[in-house]
Formats: sequence, structure tokens, C-alpha cells
Amino acid sequence: MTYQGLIHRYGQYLDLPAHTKNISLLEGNTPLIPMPRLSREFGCELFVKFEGLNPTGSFKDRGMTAAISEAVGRGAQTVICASTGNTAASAAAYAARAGLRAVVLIPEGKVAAGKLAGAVAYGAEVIQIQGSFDDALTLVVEITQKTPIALVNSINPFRIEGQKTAAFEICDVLGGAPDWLCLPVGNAGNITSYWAGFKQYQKGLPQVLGVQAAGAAPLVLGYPVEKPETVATAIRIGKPARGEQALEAAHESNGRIISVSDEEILSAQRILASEGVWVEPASAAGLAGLMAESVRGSFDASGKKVVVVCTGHGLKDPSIITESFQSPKIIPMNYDALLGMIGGV
Ligand code: AN7
Repeated sequence: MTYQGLIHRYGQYLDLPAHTKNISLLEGNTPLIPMPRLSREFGCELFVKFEGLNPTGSFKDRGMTAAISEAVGRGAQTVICASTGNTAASAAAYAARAGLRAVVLIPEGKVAAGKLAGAVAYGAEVIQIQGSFDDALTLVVEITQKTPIALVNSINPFRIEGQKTAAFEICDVLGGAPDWLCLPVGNAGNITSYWAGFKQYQKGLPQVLGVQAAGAAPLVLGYPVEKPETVATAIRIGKPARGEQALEAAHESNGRIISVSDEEILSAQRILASEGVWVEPASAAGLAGLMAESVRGSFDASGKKVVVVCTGHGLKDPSIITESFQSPKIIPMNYDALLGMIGGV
């Protein structure tokens, strides 16, 4: 049978109410890409779970199919979220599919071009707030408590239900859980979901390495960050809604949550791209964390199965790349000029 999306594929494992009306863009079923060069370097079997290949270009679609399906089934007419960008684009697409109105709140000037364009293209009402993601989330929580507007941030438990499916897919492909799972941590919905998913599926448990950006690392510091800053705008979050659960996942799995610098994130982004996988900066944090840990000698990957979760596509944030190189050279339209430019072949 052809693939029919996550609720169809894994619905029996998802705690969704009976009124749920399946709204799907055939999300999920993303590839677990072997990375032979990185595997050799670390002496392990390293895979990238490339979540950038979801319908709107990020892992958020897994939770959004569930959240929107539940909301539309219960008769909601408007959904709202705060977002660093990917949630906004995903909510906009699934709301469009369901015929709902979507309102998305984003931090002014801090959302990557591909995400903002996505939200607009899918027809969401996009509002910038003069504040951070955390401020936007506070507003969204208040308005959904006082009005019938449905909240689709990952505080919504159905988002977590949907996002558990990534853990199921990894187990199904590998025939069990990997030894390590490395992933970025922002609002901490994803790490919470993976851990819940692995526990529920009972095909083994990975150790979890959660990775925050150094300028937005409340879970490493142990207190909220008032003014988070990082090149990885997706995880520019100072007060994660599911922070406690993220720490629990790290602790229970005998893993940890660490932080990496923006330079380490961008370097990991380049390394992934050099093996054919272009991800947005935040999505490279998992690999950056793995690299930082192995340089410190606190991570022995040898002989292990390691899954690095790459949460969003590189196309989401092209300016990170285009700002760092000069425009391609221009030549006259003739063969000699071309050969001259290419040089020795
Ligand atoms: C590419 O879109 O919070 O720890 O509003 O876009 O589950 O928050 C995005 C988060 C990692 C962190 N990678 O996941 C939003 C938003 C990418 C992301 C994360 C995000 P969580």
C-alpha cells in the first residue's frame, strides 16, 4: 500500500482522541542516511535522520499532523503558535490543508527567510513581536486560555504524540534503537518526544545527547536566559517549555545536555554539507555536540550506532551561506573563458 502519512502508519501508538480527523501531507518516513566518511572518522556507524525532507522542511510536521488533526476534529477554527520559524511554517501548511485560520507569532527580525516565506506562502497571518520567542509563547498561552483559539506549540500534548514517530521510524529501520541519539534542543519538545517514543516502542533505548547553542543554553546553565543569541535562530530560546522533561530524558538515558559555540555549529553544518546533507544551522548542533564531546574524550563512539537528528533543511536559511561567500564569478559566454576559469582538469 502506498504511504499515507504518520497517523495512518503509527496511529495505534499515538494517544489521540476519537474526534481526531486525519490531516496529513504525508509527513514522516524520512531517510536515515548512512554517513560513511563521518563513520570512519568516529569509528562508529553514523546515520543522519534527515528531517529536512518533511513536507515543510522540518521535523515539526510530525507533531503538526497530530495537533491540527485533533484541533480540527474538535471544531477549532483558528490555531496559533509562537515560533522561531519552523513551527510557524508547519502550522501554516497544516492549517491551510484543514481549512483553518493560522496566526503565527515570531520574534521580530530573527526568523530565517525560508521559514517566514513558507508561513506567508501557506497563508498564515504572521505577526512579529518586539521580543523573543519566549515572550511570544507567553502571549500565545494567554490568548489560548482566554479564547477558543487552539494552541499548536509543543506544550500541546498531541505535538509530542506525533513527534514520537521519529523514534519509531529509527527503530524500524535499524531493527532497534541506536546506541546514541544526538539532537538540537530549543524548546525541548523534540527530545521529550524521542525519549517518550523510544520508551514506548520497547526496541531498546539510546543514550541521548541534547545540544544547545552556547548563547541559548538554559538547560546547561541551569537557569533561563533572558536574551538568548545564536546564529542558529531556530533554537534561540531562553526558557524551554519542556526543559524539565529534557533534563529527565538526558538523565534517564545516561546521556547529557551540552552546549556548543556558533563556530562549532557552522563547522558541523559545513561538514554535513561536504557529505551531501545540507541542513540549517540549528540542525547541525547534534553533530557539533558529538564532535565536541569526542574531542574532549568524553564520548567513545567506537563500534556504536549513532543517529544524528538533522531537524531542518538548509534551504530554510540560505543567507547563512550566501553571506559567507562572494557572488559566483562572471565570465563572457565562450568556451575558452570557461576552460580558463576552471583551470586544470
Ligand atoms: C530546525 O519552530 O521552536 O527542542 O518555533 O526549528 O523541540 O524546540 C523550532 C525548534 C531544532 C528545537 N531544530 O526543537 C519553532 C521552534 C530546528 C528547529 C529545534 C527547532 P525543540
